Amino acid sequence: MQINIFLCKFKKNLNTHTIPNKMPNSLYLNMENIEAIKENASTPLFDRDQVKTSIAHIGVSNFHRSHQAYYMHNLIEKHHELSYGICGIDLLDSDRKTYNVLKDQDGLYTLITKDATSVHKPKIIGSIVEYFFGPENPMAVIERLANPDIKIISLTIAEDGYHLNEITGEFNQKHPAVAEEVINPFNPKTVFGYLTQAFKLRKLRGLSGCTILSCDNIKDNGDTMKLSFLNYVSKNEPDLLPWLKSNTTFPNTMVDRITPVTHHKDLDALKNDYLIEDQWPVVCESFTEWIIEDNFYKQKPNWEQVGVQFVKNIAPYQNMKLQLLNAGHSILGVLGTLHGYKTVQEAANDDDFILFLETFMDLEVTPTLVDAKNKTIEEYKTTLISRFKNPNINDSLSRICSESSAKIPIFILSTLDIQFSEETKDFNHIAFVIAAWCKYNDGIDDQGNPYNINDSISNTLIRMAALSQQNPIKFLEIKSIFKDLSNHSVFTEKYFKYLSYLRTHNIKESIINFNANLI
Ligand code: CS2
Repeated sequence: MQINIFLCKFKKNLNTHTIPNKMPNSLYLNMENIEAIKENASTPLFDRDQVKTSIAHIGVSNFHRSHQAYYMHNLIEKHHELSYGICGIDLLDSDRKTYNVLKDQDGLYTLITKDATSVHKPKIIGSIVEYFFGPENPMAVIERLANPDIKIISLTIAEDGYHLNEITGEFNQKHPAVAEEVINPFNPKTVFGYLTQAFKLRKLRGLSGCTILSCDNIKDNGDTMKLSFLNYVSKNEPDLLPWLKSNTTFPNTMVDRITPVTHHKDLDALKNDYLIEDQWPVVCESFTEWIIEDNFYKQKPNWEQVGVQFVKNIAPYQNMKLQLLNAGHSILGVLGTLHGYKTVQEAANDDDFILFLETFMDLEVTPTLVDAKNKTIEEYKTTLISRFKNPNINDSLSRICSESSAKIPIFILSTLDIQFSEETKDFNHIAFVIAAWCKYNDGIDDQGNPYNINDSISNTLIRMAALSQQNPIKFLEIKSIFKDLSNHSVFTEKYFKYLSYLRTHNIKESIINFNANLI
C-alpha cells in the first residue's frame, strides 16, 4: 500500500505570496524564514530533518500544542532525543484549518507563554514534523498508525469523544459516525475505526503493538480509552481482541496547562511586536504538569528529563486536578456567564465568586481527596486561584462552558458520588451549581444579553431547562448526565430551594446570600 508522501513529511515551504497590509519586514512562519525569525523568537535549536517520529498524536488541538508537543520539543532540543518527533493527525472535517495552517507553516507554530506579570519571548515549536489529515486520505493515516516506528499513539479527543454510555458502560454503537464507518471500514470516521484498521494491519504483518496514551481530562482516561476501544473492537472486529489485549497498554495520565482559545489580537501582537506572521499561534500559562502511570508497552520513554512524572497510581493526582481545577473552571464558567462576565479572570477577580469557589473546594472537595505526593492539596488550591486570576491569559468562559454536559459529570458530579458513597451531606455548593447550570441553559445573562449554549446535546439541555420552569425536577431527569440523581431526596431538596431562589434573583445576589448562609 502506498502512502501519499505529500501528506507525510512537511516540504520546504516556498510560500512567496503577499497579503494586503503586510507589515514591513514581517515574516511568514515557515522553514524558509526560520533563520530570520531567530532575531525575534526562540527557534528550534535542532535539525528537524534529523528528527524521527515515534509518536502519533490524534487531535492536534491548542492544548496538544501547548503541552505534549512543547515537552517533546524540549526533549529533542535540550536532550538530543531525536526519536521523539510527533506525527500530528486530525480526523474531523472541522479540523481542516489545522491541516491548512500546519501545511503552510511546515508544522511550525508559536507558543506564547503569559504569566501574570510578563509575556515570555515567543517560542517556535518544532516537534511536529509530520501531519496527516484523515478526511483527505484515510488510508495514509491507517498506514502511519500501523507503522511499527510509532511506539506511542497519544490522543486528545475531548471529554465527549469516548462514546461510552454513562449508564451501561457500553460503547455507543449507535453514534452516527460509528454507524457510517461500520459499513465502510476503510474510510473510518472515529478514532476507534482508525485504530482498529491500523492494529489489524500490525497483527496481519506480525508487527509489534504500542502504547495508547489518552491525554484528555477524564477520570482514569487510559482505563476509559481501553474500555471504549476494546468494547468497540469486541462489537466490530472480535477476532482482533486477543491480539490487542496482549499488544497494547493504556496508561492513565494527568495533564495540566491552561490554554485559551487563540484570539485575533494574539496574531496581531505577534505580527506587530515580533514581526512574525503565524496563522495560529498558541497562548498558554507557564505552569505545566504531566503525570503518567508507568504502564507502557515494552519501553517506558525517558521523559523525566523534561519534567514528566511517572507514578504507580494516578488517582490522587488526577482527582485533585479534575475536582479542583476543572471543577473550579466550570463553576466560574457557569456562574460567571450568568452574571455577564466573559473571561475566567473577570470572574476570579470577583471576591464573591472566589469566596464561593474557595468554600466549595475546602468543604466539599478537599475531604474527598487523598493527598498527592510532592504537592499538598492546600498548596495546589492556592496556586490555582492565582492561575485563574492571571490577567494575561484571557481565557473565555465560552470555552470553559462548551460541552458542559460531558464535563460537569466528570469534574463536579464525581465529587458528589464520593460524598454519597461516604454518606456525607456537604453538597450545598454542588446543588447550587447544578441549579445555576439549569438556569444557565435559558441562555440569557443578568445584563439581558443572550449567549450560545455550545454543547452536543444543547437541544436537550435547553428543553429540559425550559420544562424545569414548571417542574424543577425535569432538568435532573437528563439521565445521560445525572443518572439517578433525581431520586436522591436530600440532594433534590437543596437543588429545588436554590433553583427557585435563582429564578427570582440575579446570580450575584444569590452568591452573596449563599455565602452568608442566607438561602
Ligand atoms: C478547562 C480545561 O476545558 C475546560 O473546561 O477546565 O481545558 C483546563 O483549562 C485544562 O484542563 C487545564 O489543564
